[in-house]
Amino acid sequence: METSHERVITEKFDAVTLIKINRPQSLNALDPLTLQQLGAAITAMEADPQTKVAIITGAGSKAFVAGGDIGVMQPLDPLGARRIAVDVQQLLNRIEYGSTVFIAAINGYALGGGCELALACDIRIAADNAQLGQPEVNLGIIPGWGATQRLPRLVGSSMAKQLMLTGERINAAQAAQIGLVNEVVTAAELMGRAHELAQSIAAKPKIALQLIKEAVNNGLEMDMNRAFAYEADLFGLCFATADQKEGMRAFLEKRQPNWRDE
Ligand code: DAK
Repeated sequence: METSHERVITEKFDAVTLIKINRPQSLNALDPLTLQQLGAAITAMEADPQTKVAIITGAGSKAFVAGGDIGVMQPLDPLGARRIAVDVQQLLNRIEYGSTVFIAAINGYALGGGCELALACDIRIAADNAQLGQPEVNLGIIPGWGATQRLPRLVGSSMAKQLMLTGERINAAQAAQIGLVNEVVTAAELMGRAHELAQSIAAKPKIALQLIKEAVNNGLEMDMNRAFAYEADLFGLCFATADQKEGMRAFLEKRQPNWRDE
């Protein structure tokens, strides 16, 4: 079933929800209405207990998202800019820290806020025509939707600084080389590969997926000793689930598990 929110289109494929930013005439630049609809789409998806994985992509063949809308940004005063930065940071944190697994299917330009949207996702795959970058410096600003923090954690501070200080775009192959995207496929293969990956993850037990995200995301903010203790706690928590019992029983009985997501 396809639900059109006008600037954000969602489509459900069993446990996978496709979220498409739909403003191709502006290369899917994120204006307030699009951001609001993206938030609403995520809220609706999270209310659906069936969904385990979301794919985010951009409409059209040119862009994933070419950034925050520069026309909207230009007249902002400092407090208005700060408010938008905080609002969007919170939206992107819902992607990173929420229980759904997010895959960014980068189908063209992922620049500025578009690259930051992809950075908040758990997995990034790119079409071979994709171009990624943080060109904010060319506008006299710094990234404000998370790149100064997420990008160095993903690709290292030196490479992150180079991207943000030069504002230069890199292609999909270069992005894969520095670990900014997980894999590169042809543009024709992109959505097929995104769905294949999404379905393979959606076939796993939901609570284990959530706890893996939580362990990685929260553990990265801790020192190693606390992080190991945290991992042990979450590992222990798995043994409160029906799926731990089923998964191990199925292995020992040499059959496929029937996950209940509980
Ligand atoms: N904003 C608004 N419109 C955009 C846009 C953007 N980011 N990117 C493209 N468009 C529009 C173009 O203006 C054009 O509109 P029309 O002239 O047709 O009306 C249409 O999309 C097609 O774009 P082009 O004609 O430019 O297409 P080309 O193929 O020639 O070039 C391009 C494609 C991606 C190289 C080029 O469009 C480009 O350089 N776009 C801007 C890329 C960019 O600098 N992105 C980063 C923006 S900065 C914050 C608020 C926001 C943010 C952070 C914090 N706070 C309030 C704190 C986020 C910042 C950014 O993302």
